[in-house]
Amino acid sequence: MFTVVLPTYNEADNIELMLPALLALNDILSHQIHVCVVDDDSPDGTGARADAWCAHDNRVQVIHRAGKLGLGTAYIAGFHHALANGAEGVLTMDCDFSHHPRYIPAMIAKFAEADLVIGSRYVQGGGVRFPLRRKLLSATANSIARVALGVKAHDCTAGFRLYRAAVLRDIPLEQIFSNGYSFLTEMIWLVQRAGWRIAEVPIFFEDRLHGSSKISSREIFKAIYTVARLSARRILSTSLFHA
Ligand SMILES: Nc1nc2c(ncn2[C@@H]2O[C@H](COP(=O)(O)OP(=O)(O)O)[C@@H](O)[C@H]2O)c(=O)[nH]1
Ligand SMILES: [Mg+2]
Repeated sequence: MFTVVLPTYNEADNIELMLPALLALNDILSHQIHVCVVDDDSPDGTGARADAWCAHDNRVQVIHRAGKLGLGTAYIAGFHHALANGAEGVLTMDCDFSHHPRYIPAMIAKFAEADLVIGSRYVQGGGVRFPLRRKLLSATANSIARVALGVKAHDCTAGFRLYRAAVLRDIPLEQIFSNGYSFLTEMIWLVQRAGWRIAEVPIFFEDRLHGSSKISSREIFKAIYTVARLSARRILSTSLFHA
């Protein structure tokens, strides 16, 4: 069984389309797909809409949190739920169709040879349709993280991922410092350092279908801080190792 962890904040229009699209994968995949929505008391009522799905389909679960507590901690809440329910693999994705469910079968196929599969914009066959400002932000963040942290994956800020359950049990999730978007970079760095196999599957990333992005300048500053902090840790551990 695979669980899709779906963090939501004001995705009312998207969730009505995303849940049926994910559940429909059950007709074409040999694995069961469950969904765990992690909603932070969205003012637009996303949580209530997810509850309505949960009431008539036991493959949908909803975690309600008291307020906007950040993307990173939303993933962690979903991971614990998925592991407790015996998921073999845990997917994460945005609830806005920039991560399209049509790529999930290819990600699951790749799972046979990797412990973390990334739906990647920056490998051959992948791409982005984004306003120029976001395109530059994403490409720059990726290049900096790759160079400063030595992350080998081409798309290390992508939130479209499939983790083996054993990886999530191995990584000390509670010690991850980043609570927002930079959680993604910190997580891939920890997974690579722990020696797990990481693979990428090309995806074409479209701008979101409904609603607006929740990324803020504060999240961007926090991401820069995360990369600086992790690269200091990397340099320190390398020099201690060679001492
Ligand atoms: N639960 C929860 N979800 C969030 C939070 N911030 C963003 N999200 C959700 O996480 C996903 C990624 O956010 P999005 O705004 O699409 O970021 P972008 O793709 O970088 O523009 C979306 O499904 C959001 O609704 C948060 O603080 N809490
Ligand atoms: Mg998005």
